[in-house]
Amino acid sequence: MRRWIMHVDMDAFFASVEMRDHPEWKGKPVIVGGKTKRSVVATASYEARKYGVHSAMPISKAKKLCPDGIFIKPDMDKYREVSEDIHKIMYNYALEIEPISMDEAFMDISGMSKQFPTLNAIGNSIKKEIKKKLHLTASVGIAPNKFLAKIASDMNKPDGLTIIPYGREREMIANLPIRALWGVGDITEKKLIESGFRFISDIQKSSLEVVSKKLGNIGKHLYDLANGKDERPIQPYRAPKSIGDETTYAYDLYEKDDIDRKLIIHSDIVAQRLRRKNLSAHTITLRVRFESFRTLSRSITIKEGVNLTDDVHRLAKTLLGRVNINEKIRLLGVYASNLKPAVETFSLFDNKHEKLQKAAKIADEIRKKFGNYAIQRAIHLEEKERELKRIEKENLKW
Ligand code: TTP
Ligand code: MG
Repeated sequence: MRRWIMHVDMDAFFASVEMRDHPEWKGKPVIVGGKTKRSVVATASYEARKYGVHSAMPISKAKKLCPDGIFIKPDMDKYREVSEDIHKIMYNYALEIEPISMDEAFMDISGMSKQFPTLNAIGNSIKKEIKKKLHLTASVGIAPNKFLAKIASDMNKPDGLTIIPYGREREMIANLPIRALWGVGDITEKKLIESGFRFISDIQKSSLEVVSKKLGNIGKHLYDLANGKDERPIQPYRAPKSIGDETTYAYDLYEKDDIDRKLIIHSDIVAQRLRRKNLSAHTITLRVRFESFRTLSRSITIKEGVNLTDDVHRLAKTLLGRVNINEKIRLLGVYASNLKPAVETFSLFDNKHEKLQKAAKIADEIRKKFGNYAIQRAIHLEEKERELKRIEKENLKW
């Protein structure tokens, strides 16, 4: 039996979800990103890309290129939910899936020939199902391996379906720049170009010996990829290794109270996510990046798993106490790892803890029923108001 891998990647994911939910934005340039001076574009609709707007571009530049664009803030909770819906659909096409980000995943579809007469049929079927159930378009690549499937899904974006058949692997990728090879970043790219390798075809025409001599260890890997070979199996989804929340702030933090408020918010978000996945954490990590970009993290491991805001916050605060703060803070993040399935631990002696657990459970239920903003700690609102006031003061408003 031949191995066939399918790669599905949603088109302009965040922007498409927003356009779906705001039909009045259809056909318009929609740009999703942060709203402060330092923010960058997360993604842009294909209409906005015509203006030259792309991911990771500063919002300020995007505004200049596309002044009439619709600029919106990302709603990560919503995208995460849509992502889960996409994964559910994917399981109709493979026993195991390997998500590699919120909007893309690999599937091994080798055993699906009974259900679908052709590769085209399976590709079209998943696209149709995504469109019908979620009103979104996806681009699909089908090929003998993961590397080629990912290349294929990108070949006819948006709404594309591309198949790289056995026998045409080398030919179909020959014209791509070497940057398309997995593992080629800025440094390797420079090295390759200096050695006369600009396109994948340049490596194909060379030999393993020559490529290995020039590039060392990574040579064999790149040579194989360039020749369309990639044996890596699908690595099915496993429970998350860590759950975290971090922010690069629009201004650098220095007031103690301000830092602590941010810490509560990060802890609360992490705790909510832990409970949503029915997990508790045995390790909490605090990450701090200073004005000078000096970055450090501190971790603490505890015997009893935690998933309540107050517990996560208490630990994060302890960790903060271990950091020598002698300059302003640019980024704060709280992470939970060492995750285990949550068990309710009602202690007879700790009445307060039991009450907190009950309160969290009720709040979680309300959020599940009425949406994430139905009930939140007051501090979220207070912080939003403070932020609005700050923006007004700095006249950063749009
Ligand atoms: P991508 O699949 O890279 O991009 P996309 O889906 O927006 O567009 P395409 O049609 O080219 O696939 O990323 C998926 C989502 O991840 C994207 O909608 C927004 C988010 N993202 C960021 O937040 N920052 C980034 O730098 C990139 C590349 C993506
Ligand atoms: Mg995408």
